[in-house]
Amino acid sequence: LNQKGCVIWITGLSGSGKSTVACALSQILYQRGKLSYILDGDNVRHGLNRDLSFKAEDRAENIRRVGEVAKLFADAGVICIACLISPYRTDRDSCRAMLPTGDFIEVFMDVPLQVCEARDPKGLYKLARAGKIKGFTGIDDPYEPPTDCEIALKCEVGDCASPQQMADTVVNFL
Ligand code: GGZ
Repeated sequence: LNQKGCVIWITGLSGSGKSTVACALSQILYQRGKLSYILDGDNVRHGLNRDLSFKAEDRAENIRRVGEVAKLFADAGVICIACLISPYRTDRDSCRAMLPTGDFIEVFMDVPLQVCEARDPKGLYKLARAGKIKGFTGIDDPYEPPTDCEIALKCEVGDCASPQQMADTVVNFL
């Protein structure tokens, strides 16, 4: 395997495009002969983390476990792309601390809540606004944006780069 492993940690609100960018990124890496693997919060919560809820301590445990698994992938030489809301700075920093300096690349999907809510691909914001989901990130649960991330993919109302462009930005950083 002609590559060095690392963890690309994509954080941001639900609907901010984490999974979409992860997919685009993985495809570009594949075309360049690089092996990557996506750990998606939404998927991992159906298996490894099926016992966890969305309260703060369970989110912390969700992130800790994914961080540990991501580290294993990186140790094996794989570019591991983790996409989780990971709303708390301290939880993200703990994952960063598991890896050698430079091997944890934090990518912030800097997308306004308004944009995420307008997309609402699964109708979850609508349910959260109606009070049918409690503790939804961005509505009645906090999101702490990164202060020192490696890459911020900024998107404004009416002006978002394509997932492909965003993935290119990450590849250029690598
Ligand atoms: C946030 C929630 C919630 C609550 C269900 N808050 O956009 P999605 O739907 O497909 O992905 C979201 C996913 C979040 O899981 P994570 O493991 O990434 O979250 S965390 O890092 O905070 O542990 C969303 C859905 O689960 N979802 N309830 N209350 N997102």
